[in-house]
Amino acid sequence: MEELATLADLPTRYLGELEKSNLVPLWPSLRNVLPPHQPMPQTVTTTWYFKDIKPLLLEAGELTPIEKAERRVLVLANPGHGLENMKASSVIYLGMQLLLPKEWAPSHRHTPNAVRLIVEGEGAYTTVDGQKCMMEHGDLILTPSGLWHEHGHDGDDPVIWLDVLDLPLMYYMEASYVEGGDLQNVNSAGHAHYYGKGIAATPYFIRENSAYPMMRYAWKDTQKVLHDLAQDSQYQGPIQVSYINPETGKDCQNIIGYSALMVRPNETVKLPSRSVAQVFHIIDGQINIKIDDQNFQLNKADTSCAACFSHIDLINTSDHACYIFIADEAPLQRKLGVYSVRERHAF
Ligand code: 1HN
Repeated sequence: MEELATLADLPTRYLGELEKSNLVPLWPSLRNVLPPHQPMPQTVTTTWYFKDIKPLLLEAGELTPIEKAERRVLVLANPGHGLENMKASSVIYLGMQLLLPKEWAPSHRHTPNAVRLIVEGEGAYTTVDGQKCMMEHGDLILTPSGLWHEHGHDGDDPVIWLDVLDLPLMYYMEASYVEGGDLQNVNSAGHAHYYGKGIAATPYFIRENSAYPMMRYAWKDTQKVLHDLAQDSQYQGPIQVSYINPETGKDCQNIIGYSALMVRPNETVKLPSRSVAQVFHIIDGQINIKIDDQNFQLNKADTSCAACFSHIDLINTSDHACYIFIADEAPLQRKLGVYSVRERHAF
C-alpha cells in the first residue's frame, strides 16, 4: 500500500483555515484508523495479581465506608488505554469489589450489563430483579442491563468478587447511566433450580424480563460439566463450556461472552487467534499463560487480558487441573459481523 502524505506536508496557513471551519484532512490519519491486515489495538497484554490487589482492597475497606463508595471497587485498568479510562479492553471493564460483613451496597440499575465472578468469602448475596443469589466461590451471577441489583452480606469474613461490565462500550456510545432505587422485595432464588442440561421451565407465562431467565450459574454445576466433557474420550477440543441462556441456547449476555475452561494436568491448550480481546481469570489452580511473546505464571484469583489476534497458550505443568473463567467480545463482534478466527502462524 502507498505511503500517504502527512500533516507536515501541508502549509500551516491551510491547516489553520481547515481548523477554523472544523475540517480535518483524512489522508494523514487514514492508515491509523484503517491499518492494513489487522487492527492496532490500544489494549496491551496486562496481568493483575491477586496478591497485589487483596491488601489494597482490604485497606480500602478501612479507608472508605461503603456509604461513601456505593460500590467499593478497585478497577483493573489497562495502561494501554490510560489508567483513568478504566478499561481492560475497548469493550470490557474489570473491577475487584469488596463487601465486608453486614455491609450493604444499595439497589440501583444501569444500562451497562454486568456479571460477577465470586473470588473468595462466604455469606454474601446479590439480589437481581427480586432474585436472591447467594455468592459462592466460582459462581457467575448476571446483572443484565436495566435490572435492579443490590449486594448484602450476612457472613463473617470479607467477600471479594470480580465485576465484568461492558461499561467502556456503553460510555463510548454515550448510553451509560444509572438510577437509584429502594430495597428490593425478594421473590425467588436465582431460578437456577428450574434448569438442567437440556431442560428449561416450560414458559406458560411470559416473565417480565423474559430475556434473562437465569441469573446464577453455580460453580459446582459448571465444574461438573467440565469434568463430564473431559471424561468423553470421543471429544477432541479444549475442555471449555460457554455460559448460555438456557431457554435460547445463545450467549447469556448480549455484548460480552463468558466461558469456563479446564486445562488438565500437564496439558497445553493453544487457543485460536481471534478478532476479540479476552480476559482470563483463574478460578482455581495454576497456569503458565503465554500471550504472544510474554509469559505469566498465574495463581488462583489472578487475571490477565490479551488484545485481539493475540496468540495464547495455556500451559499447565502442575499435577492439578486449572480452571479459568474467560470473558471475550465475541457476542458483540458476531452481531456486528466482524468476528473472525485466523490460523496461527509461528511467531
Ligand atoms: C456496578 O453497578 C457494580 O453493582 C460494580 O456492584 C461495579 C462499575 C461501574 C459501573 C457500575 C455493582 C460497577 C458498577
